[in-house]
Amino acid sequence: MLSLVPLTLVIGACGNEEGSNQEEANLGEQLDYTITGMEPGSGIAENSRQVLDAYDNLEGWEIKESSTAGMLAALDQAISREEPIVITGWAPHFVFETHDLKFLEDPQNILGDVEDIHTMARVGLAEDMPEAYAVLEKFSWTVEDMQTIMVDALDVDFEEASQNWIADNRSVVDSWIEGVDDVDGESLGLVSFPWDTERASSQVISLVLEEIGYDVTVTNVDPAILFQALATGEADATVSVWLPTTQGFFVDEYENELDDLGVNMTGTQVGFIVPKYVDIDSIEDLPGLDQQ
Ligand code: PBE
Repeated sequence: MLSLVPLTLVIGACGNEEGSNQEEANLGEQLDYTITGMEPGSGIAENSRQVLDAYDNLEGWEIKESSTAGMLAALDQAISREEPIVITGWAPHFVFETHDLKFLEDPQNILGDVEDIHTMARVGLAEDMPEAYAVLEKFSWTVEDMQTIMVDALDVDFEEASQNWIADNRSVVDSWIEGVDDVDGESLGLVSFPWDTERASSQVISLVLEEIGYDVTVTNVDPAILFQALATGEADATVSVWLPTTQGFFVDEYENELDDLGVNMTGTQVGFIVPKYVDIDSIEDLPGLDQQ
């Protein structure tokens, strides 16, 4: 049984009781007034920079942008030493399975509330590849499904984890391809991101499209490139668009040049994340530099 991330956050005490100012100042120093971030081109990175601008208490704070692997290594190290750390993260993710973590509340809602993942295609795919389009339109699953694959993929590769998931969820997959004609080896180019959430979804939809005869290639790129590739018709489709907030500003750039096939998953979340032992609940509880 998987213990899933509680996506509805409970408003907790805000740490304003007597004596906590000193503790908060110490927390700021321990964190070196730094949020441990990830790839600068991600939606999260862009929105995290806006968080720093929007919250008065974060004036002078920095985001250390690196890679997801670097960020998760820093998380592992902090946890092994029981030190505080704030990372920029998202759910579903296996880290919620391997560590006790919590999202910090974001009262200004800069990082977005509970979100959806959309499937998008290049304009014209519906006419050019109606069979693929029909399957992509029906593709719909849950955060639990994706999390199952991400956790399985800690031990096996994503292809095997996705095959396992498909075998265990045959009737769901059948409902996506039911009534759709087979094709004869047509090439289909999917675009995706180099993050585990998207490794899971792209692998699953590729295997399913291959079942009905497509020759599928998945190319992993940065969000800016992904939307450009779809808008110019270089790529056929993606199942990886986090909306309305995480990648909203990328989509806005290409208003009529993308075909939004709708939501394939609901209930994702992006935010600042801390180990549960870090005694704060909200981004507003991060101490300002002037509290030193
Ligand atoms: N993510 C995972 C990406 C999309 C998928 C939330 C880290 C981002 O653009 O931030």
